[in-house]
Parts: sequence; C-alpha cells; structure tokens
Amino acid sequence: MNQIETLVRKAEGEVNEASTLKALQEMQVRYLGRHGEFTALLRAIGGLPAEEKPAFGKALNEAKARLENIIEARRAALRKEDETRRHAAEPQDLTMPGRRMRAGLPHVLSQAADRIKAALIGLGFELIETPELELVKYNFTALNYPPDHPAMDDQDTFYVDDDHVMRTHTTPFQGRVFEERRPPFRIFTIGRCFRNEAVDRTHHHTFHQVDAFMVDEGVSMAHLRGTLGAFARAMFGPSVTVRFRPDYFPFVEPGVDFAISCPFCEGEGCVVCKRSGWIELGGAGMVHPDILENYDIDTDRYTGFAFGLGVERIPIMRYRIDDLRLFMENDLRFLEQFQA
Ligand code: FA5
Repeated sequence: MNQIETLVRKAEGEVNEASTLKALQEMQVRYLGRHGEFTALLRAIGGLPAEEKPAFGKALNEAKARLENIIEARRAALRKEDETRRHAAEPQDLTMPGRRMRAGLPHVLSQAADRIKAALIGLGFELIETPELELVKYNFTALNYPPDHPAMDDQDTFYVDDDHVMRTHTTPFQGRVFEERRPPFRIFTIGRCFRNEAVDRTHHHTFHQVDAFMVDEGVSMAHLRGTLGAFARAMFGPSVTVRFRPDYFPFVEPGVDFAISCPFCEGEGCVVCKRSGWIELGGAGMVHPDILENYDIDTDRYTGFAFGLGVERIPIMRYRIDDLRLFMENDLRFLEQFQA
C-alpha cells in the first residue's frame, strides 16, 4: 500500500513538472503503459497472500484512476497554454470585415427568357419544351421545306445523321404539337438553336429563339399584330409599335418579318436602330394551310398565326451589347453587370 502511495506521489510530481504535451505523454507511458511502473505493481498481486489481494487490487485501481485524472487535467491545461501562445504569435485584427460571399445570379439570357415567358404566359400562351436534337422531319419536312431548300444544306445545318439535326430554329415544335393536340391552342417554346455559321458579332453557331403559335376559329393577321404588339409592349415599354414587311418562310402564308419602333429614340433614328427608327426582331405569318391540312385540321374552320424571334436580340438592344459572342463566353466580368 505504501508503495502505491509513493508511486502516485512521485507520478504527480512529474505531471506538474511536465511542461510540454510530449513530456506529459512520455511520463504517462512510463507509469501507465504496458511496461510501466503501475503495471509492474499490478503483476505483483500474484505474489500476495489471498486475503490481501482484493484490498491491494482496489487501492491500485483507485490510484491509477486518480493519476489518469491528474494527467488529463494537466493535458487540457497544456493544450490551452499552447493555444494562447499560438494566438499571441499570430496578430489578429478582430475589427477586420469578414469575407464577402459571392452570390450567383441568373445568366443575362436566362433573365431575358424569364421576361419573355412572363409576357407570353400573361397573353394566355402555354410553355412547352421540345428537343434540341431534332428529327429532320420536324425541323424541315413537316414545315414545308422543299428537299432542295438551301437551309437543309449541311453548309447551314449540323446533321447528326441522315434523320437527325441539331435544330436550326424552334419552329419544329409545331409538328410535335399538331401530332398531339387539336385546336384551339396557344403554345410557345423557348430554347437553344444551332446553325453551321461562321461566328461573328451578330451570328453564332449556338443561339436562342422563342417560337409561339395559335390555332383557333377565325384567327387572322389582326390577331398576330395584336399579340406581337402586346408582347413588344410588355418587353420594351408602352410606346412601342410593330411593323410588318412581307417575307418568305416555307411554313407561313403570308409571311412577314417584324420590327418594333426603336424604344431608345421612339422611331426618330439613333445608333441602336442604326438611324432607321426600327429594330428587326424575327419572322411571323399565318400557318400555311398545307401544314394544317397535313395534320387533318379543317382549314375552313381553323386558321393560325406563328412567330419566332432571337432571344439574344432582347438583351442586345436593352443593354446595347455590340457582340453576341459575349453571351456564350461566360466571362464573369461581363455577366456580373446584369443584376436581375
Ligand atoms: C426563323 O428561324 C423562323 N423559324 C422564324 C419564324 C417562326 C418565322 C414562325 C415565321 C413563323 P430566321 O432564320 O429569320 O427565322 O431567325 C429568326 C431570328 O433568330 C433572327 O431574326 C435572329 O434574331 C435569330 N438568329 C438566326 N440565326 C442566328 C444566329 N446564327 N445567331 C444569332 N441569332 C440568330
């Protein structure tokens, strides 16, 4: 028993002397480790008379537990000292502002798409999505393109195989809608299009379009004008008017290109509209009766209008961006300027 007490005292003394975590650890091994002094005492139990064994064992265990507690307390104190020393060594300025989190924001084209969607949904159109990898059938054939039409040439179109292209416009959604629905309907789609074009300030191989069409009884060019006017005013402000000029697309008859009066100079002529007072937005017209008939829609009863335009046109005008390639480069210095 005396031996135990002496050993604990000696160990306690060493604990208090240990001035580093390493020294403390070494000391712990020396006393409590497998070959340590406590373990040696534990082995001595075997040589004791039977009646002394329990009391000795108990005393030894208690002493060991006490020592372990003392070592843990010392270890915590040494850790704390260590930390204090480290903090003192690194100068800290607690008044320094924290690091600012960089918040993301929708891409400028997504912002434009959201405005377009809100405007068309507000006019009663339903949004659907159709594939970017499109069947030649929907991209061209069903839209009345004759087989020798230049747009079908692989100079202009990315063919994936004989039957598939990367869609060159969003208009092929019409065939998909006609196959699944009967009039009346008002539907639009918006998304990526691809053309095999030399990239320059105003053309890209990858760009975006929105296409809308409506088929119902008694639909006329007047509805087209009214709808495009309301759409343009929702996008560009209340004073904007729409101009039609005759144009040709195989899937509309009659076909037009449409422009809006320049919202920057109200038609007076400025740099944005290149002094013309008008900004061209896209193509439109009455759905070709041949197409309606191909889908067994009674042309005595139903007519439809359709229009399509480039999405990039909207931010290009709104922010006077002079190079369309910027939309695809994802340079944050460009994109961060367009807070939603
Ligand atoms: C069409 O694509 C027709 N599908 C539009 C249409 C729909 C007409 C419904 C009638 C009825 P166009 O090829 O003109 O038409 O393209 C429409 C718009 O897409 C253009 O005014 C332009 O803004 C945009 N666009 C076309 N090609 C590119 C390109 N390479 N890069 C960027 N924008 C383009």
